[in-house]
Amino acid sequence: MYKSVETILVDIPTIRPHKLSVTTMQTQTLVLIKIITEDGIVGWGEATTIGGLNYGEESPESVKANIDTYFKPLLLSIKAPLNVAQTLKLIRKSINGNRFAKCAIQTALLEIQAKRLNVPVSELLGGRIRDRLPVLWTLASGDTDKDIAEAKKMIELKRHNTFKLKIGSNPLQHDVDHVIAIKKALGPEISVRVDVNRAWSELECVKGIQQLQDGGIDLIEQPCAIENTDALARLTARFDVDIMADEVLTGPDSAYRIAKKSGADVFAVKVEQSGGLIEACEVAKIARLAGISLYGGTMLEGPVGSIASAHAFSTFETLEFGTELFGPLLLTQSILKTPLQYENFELVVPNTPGLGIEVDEDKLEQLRRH
Ligand code: MUC
Ligand code: MG
Repeated sequence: MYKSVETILVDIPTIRPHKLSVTTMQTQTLVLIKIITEDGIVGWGEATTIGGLNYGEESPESVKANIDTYFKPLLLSIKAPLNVAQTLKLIRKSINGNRFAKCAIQTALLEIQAKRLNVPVSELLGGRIRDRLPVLWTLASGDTDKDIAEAKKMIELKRHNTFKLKIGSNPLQHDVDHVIAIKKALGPEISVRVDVNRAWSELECVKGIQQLQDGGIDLIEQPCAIENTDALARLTARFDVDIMADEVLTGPDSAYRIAKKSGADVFAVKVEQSGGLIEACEVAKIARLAGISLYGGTMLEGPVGSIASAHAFSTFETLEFGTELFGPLLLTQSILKTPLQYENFELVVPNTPGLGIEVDEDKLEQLRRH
C-alpha cells in the first residue's frame, strides 16, 4: 500500500521578526510529510507549529520523532487496502494525542485519494462553497509606526485590508495604546483585531477589552488562559465586541464543550489544532449548530498546510471573519514551483487534483535540515 513515509524539517527565515506574547519568531520550521504509495502516488502534509514548544504541545522535532518511530511503521505495515477513514481509525486506535502529526498524515492521505479520484481535496470534504478566501495580515513587528506603514503598504498592494495585532507581551496599557493608535491611523473602514495569545488575567481582560471595544476593535482572540474556559464565557457574555476562542479549541470535543456553555462568539478553526481537515470541518459544524461564527486560523504553516487549510475552509457554510492563511507570505523562501495565488485581498483555492500545488523538491533538498 505505502512505499515510504518521510518527515522533512525545513528552517526558513521570516521576512521580519514576528512578535507574539509567547515568543518572537525569526525563523519558521516547516514540518513536511511526504507519503508515496506503492503505485507511485505522492501525498503531502504539514505539521508546522510556532516557536518550538512555545505555542503548542508538539515541536517540529517531536513530530518528526513520533512520525518516524510510530506512524511510519504503522502505515508501512498496512497490507490490505484500507480507505482513508479506515486508515485514520487504525491510527487513532494505535496512537494517542499528536494532533499536529495526525493532521499532516491525514492531509497526505486525503491528497493521495483526491489525486486517485482526480478531484481537489475540497471535494472529499463535501465540496467547496467558495473558490477564494479573504486573508488578513498580522502586524507583529512590535513597533507602532512600523506596523502602520506595513498595513498601509498591504492595503495599497491589495494584499490585505484586515489586520490582526499580536499583543500581550508588553504591559497592558502600552499594548492597548499601540492598538488604538493603529486603528486611528487606518480609519473606520479597516477592520482591526487583536490576538492576546492567552497573556491576560481575567481582570486584565476586563480592563483591556473595554478600552479596545470603545476604540472600535472588531474581535478579541484568546485573551485569557487555555484552562480558564469559564472566564472566556464570562467575557463573551459581558462584552458586545466579539470574543474568539483559539488555543482553547483542540478539536471537536473541546468545540462541543465550549459551544455548550456559550463560551465564545467566534471559533478560530485550525486544521492542526483540530487534529485534521475532517475534524476541522466537524468543529465548524458544531459552531454552526451553536450559532457561533467562524474564522479560518493558521499555525503559520507554509504553503502545504495553508492550502490544506484552504481546502477545508472552502467547504464551510459560513466564514464570517475570513481567514489568516498568510503563513507562506511571512517566509523569505518559497518551496513551491508556482507560489500560492494571493490577489485582491484573497487566496485562490486551487481546483486541480489533490491539494493543487507542486512542491519544488530541489529547493527542499537545499533548504532541509540534515
Ligand atoms: C495564533 O495564535 O493565532 C496566527 C497568526 C499569527 O500571527 O500567529 C498565529 C497564531
Ligand atoms: Mg491566535
